[in-house]
Amino acid sequence: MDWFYEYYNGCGLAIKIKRKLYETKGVQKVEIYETESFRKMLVIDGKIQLTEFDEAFYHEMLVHVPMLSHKNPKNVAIVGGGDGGALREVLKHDVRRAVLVDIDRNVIELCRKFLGIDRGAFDDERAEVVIMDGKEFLKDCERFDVIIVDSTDPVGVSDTLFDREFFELAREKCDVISLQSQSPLIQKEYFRTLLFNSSPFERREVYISCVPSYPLALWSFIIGGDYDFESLDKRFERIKGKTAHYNPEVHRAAFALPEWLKKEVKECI
Ligand code: AG3
Repeated sequence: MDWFYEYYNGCGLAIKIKRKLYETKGVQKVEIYETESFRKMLVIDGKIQLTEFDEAFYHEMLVHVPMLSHKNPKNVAIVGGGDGGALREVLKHDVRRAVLVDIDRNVIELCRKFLGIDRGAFDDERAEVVIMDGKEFLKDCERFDVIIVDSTDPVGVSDTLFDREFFELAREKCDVISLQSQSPLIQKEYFRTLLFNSSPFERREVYISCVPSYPLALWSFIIGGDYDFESLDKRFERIKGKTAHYNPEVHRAAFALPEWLKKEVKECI
């Protein structure tokens, strides 16, 4: 048996592999593994994107925090997220339409075939898939209630989703946005860049979750726009019983930041 390693800055994570299920190289290098203790795992360009063991800790926080901070989200766009995990969570809500925009068709096809964490979401009649760069899509799309950005690290194809122009376009096209904003511990440059560049969303906040398979496990997200946490408990009724990780207490707690992180955020906002 082999190990898969992802190295960060002088440290890393080792995951024991049972077997490789698939590997291909197109727009990005996509690998899918069966691991010993994290079940199946998706790796893109050498970086762990999800494991079945902890993907809910990430996808539920990325999706339900903005969805329940909006009065009545009906039209939702997901930028990235070709594995279908975020789409699956969006469709737990009473939405009319969920558009997933991913630049890499391979990710969608291979994840449907070898991973299946979408649990049928791609077959839902409310779901629509567009294969295209997320920023290009925003230039010419309708307005959405919520936009969710589920990107890879900003190296290679997803760096267009991290610049100011992307957020300027997004601000015109939604009430509420959420995005994954990398490790605030060991990817500080990425984290700071996102905080700065998301300034078209004048009102924005950082929240955190623990995702053990990501660099150093502490993961950050940003919510921006016209969000409110007023009736969280009531709004939670919309999806109660359908989540494995999210609940309103976890939602509120995710915004409680330690002093060092508050300081980082203050320097950028
Ligand atoms: N994308 C954000 C995870 C990035 C992890 N980075 C890393 N391992 N260096 C997750 C996509 C899942 N839908």
